[in-house]
Amino acid sequence: MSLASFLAELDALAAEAVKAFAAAMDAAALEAARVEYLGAKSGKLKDAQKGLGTVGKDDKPAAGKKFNEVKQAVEAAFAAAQERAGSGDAAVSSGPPFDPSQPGARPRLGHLHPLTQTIDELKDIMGRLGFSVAQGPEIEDERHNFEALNIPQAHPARDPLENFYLATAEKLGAGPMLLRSQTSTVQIRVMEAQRPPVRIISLGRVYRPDTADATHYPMFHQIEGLLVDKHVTMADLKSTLRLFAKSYFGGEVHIRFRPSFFPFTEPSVEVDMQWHDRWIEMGGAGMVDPNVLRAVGYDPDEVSGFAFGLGVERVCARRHHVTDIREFYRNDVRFLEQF
Ligand code: FA5
Repeated sequence: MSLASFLAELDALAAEAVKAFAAAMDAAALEAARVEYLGAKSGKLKDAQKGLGTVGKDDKPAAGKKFNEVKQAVEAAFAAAQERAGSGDAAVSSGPPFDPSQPGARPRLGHLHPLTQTIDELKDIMGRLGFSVAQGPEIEDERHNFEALNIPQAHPARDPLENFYLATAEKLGAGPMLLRSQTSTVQIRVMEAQRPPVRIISLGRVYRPDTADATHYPMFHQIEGLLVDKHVTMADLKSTLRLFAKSYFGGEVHIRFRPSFFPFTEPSVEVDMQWHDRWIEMGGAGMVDPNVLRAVGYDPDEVSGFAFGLGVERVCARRHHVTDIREFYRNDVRFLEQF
């Protein structure tokens, strides 16, 4: 055989093999193509190798070199096709061929957690009532979590068993620090930083060593509200909470105050809301205690204020008829995707 026709035969064979590998629709077809072209006994490449013996002596080195190049190229084409098969890609994967005229597969979109949605909505509602959002740290000192809130050293609320004190802070000699047990800490931080009038809300996580049950979780969220100005009264507190509840729940909502006690408000109340014929306790509230105003350098003869703190999980659970707030933390998508 002449060198020219040997080389032409090899080129044609290479092109044919590459085409066959690319067209193989599944692993079985690819294997059949491999045997046809690269098979050790009767593969087409093996047959072509026999032609080497028929070219002229002087042409042998060139023919041999070409044969090796073609063999490598065919092997590389097979390896590439095999890799595509492994990744389930394109032609070699089983299943129908790609049809660009079909509608695409819709990607699964996540959404915000129901509590995050609630927090955003509460910020919107209170924003419309003129309250801006303030933030405070989740790791607090005793001044902001207790002292300035009129909770003295011996008060049971400061018991280490009722709080998450941080052992590291003690070791560093930084003074006792704890995970804040209420967002009322932010009242103090805001009043320390600005003069009255104050009209803020603060939403965030708080921590208590409570046993988890249908209405308790050791980490939960509160919405704190604080308004300090001249001539603020309990009537302002009640109408603000009613407007808030009406906007969030919609429809007929009633607010009920029950006498209560918080060291940082006087008088203090528990806030209940009635919606769809059921009363539920939402949080605490009251008129800012003069001692708190004094602790931040405000004059209680000049200004007065109201404050409230509500549980976000409870508010959200009530509106969506969730009977156990632990659901919010189980991260079961079947629950979460309903919001
Ligand atoms: C307070 O935390 C006060 N700081 C509220 C306050 C603010 C009073 C401003 C006066 C002025 P209390 O401990 O009652 O109060 O908690 C408020 C609300 O948080 C509760 O009514 C409840 O809705 C929610 N809550 C309390 N503990 C948990 C818990 N473990 N899990 C979920 N929600 C809780």
